[in-house]
Amino acid sequence: MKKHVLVLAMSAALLLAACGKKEEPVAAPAAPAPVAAAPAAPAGPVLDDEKVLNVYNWPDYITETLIADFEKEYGVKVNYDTFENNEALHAKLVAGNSGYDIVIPTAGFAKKQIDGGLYQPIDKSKLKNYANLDGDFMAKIAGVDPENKHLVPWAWGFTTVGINKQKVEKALGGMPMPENAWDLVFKPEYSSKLRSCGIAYLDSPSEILPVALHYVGKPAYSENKEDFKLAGDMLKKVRKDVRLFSSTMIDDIAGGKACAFIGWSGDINIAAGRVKETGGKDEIVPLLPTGGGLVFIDTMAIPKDAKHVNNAHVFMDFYLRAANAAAMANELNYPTGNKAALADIKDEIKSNKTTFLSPEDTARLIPTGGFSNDVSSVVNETYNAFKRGK
Ligand code: N2P
Repeated sequence: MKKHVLVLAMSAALLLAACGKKEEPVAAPAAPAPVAAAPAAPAGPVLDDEKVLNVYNWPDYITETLIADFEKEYGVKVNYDTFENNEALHAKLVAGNSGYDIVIPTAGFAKKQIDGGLYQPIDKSKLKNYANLDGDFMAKIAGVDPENKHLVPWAWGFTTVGINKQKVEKALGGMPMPENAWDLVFKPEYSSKLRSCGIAYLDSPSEILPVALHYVGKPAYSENKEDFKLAGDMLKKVRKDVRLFSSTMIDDIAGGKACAFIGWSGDINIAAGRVKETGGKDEIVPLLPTGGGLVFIDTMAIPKDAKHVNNAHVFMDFYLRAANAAAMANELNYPTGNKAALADIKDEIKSNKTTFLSPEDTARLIPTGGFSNDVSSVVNETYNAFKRGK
């Protein structure tokens, strides 16, 4: 349906443009013929006068040459910074004047930013590669961003439990693996054993609370303060077993500082590849818990006070090229919602069932969502109390 609306709107715009031409006076006074034809306007997208673009993204979330390729093609200097979680990005946006032209929020979290007017609408007429996007995927994002007005997909994945297989087996000492992998990091019976080889959690209330709430049988994005009490009590019992909190744990996992972790699917796969490349024997695997992993869909958005809005659109369109979106899966194990990119994704990546999930595993995922402003203080308080060990 939405697609149709978009197609209709585009046809209407084309029609209007055509009508506009017809309305020009037929017999305008003849202007003197130019001596030489004026040089044709250079083809290519409109850039801002200042050839700068300020991008704010998550760590380990961009392909190796994307920025350099963009700078070379368009002569735009990119300043690239990273943030560790949605909360940090949110604080920057709320404070205003962040200086960023493109930021990468998770769609569910971005809902309150959209509602609060923190982003400006995307001008889709400037994105000629927009048609590369998968309509069903865009329909999912439209659940938080009606008509896909503000968010353009970057990549998606899921927050899940990962393990270093050999280290976990050894630490469990003959105890069988649980049926629901979340038990490894949420149930003292297991976590007290894994403490010796290291448990790591992502450092973010909006990553940990939804999976904790889901684990205790409550809605992942509950609005009920009692549910947070339950999740907080569960977390409290395993706090002593958590060795580190981090959003950049690829090296920690690959380097053996942690054997069981709550991490992002692609990052866990990157760590697995790193161990193999360096001749390590340990197998690192993102598990697909029967209890479900938590989907995230990360998206590009333009803050309302961005200074380089044209450059931001040119960058978005550049990223929407099939080859650039495919590289995101090929290099970082994160699919993107770019349908045209599928043909360029390597078979070994496509066949990785923890990157391109089976329908059964997909059905088990906890859908993307977000906490409302009403519960944001209880979300943060529950998390901070847990982290401080209170
Ligand atoms: C990858 C970052 C994933 C972001 N390092 C999850 N929202």
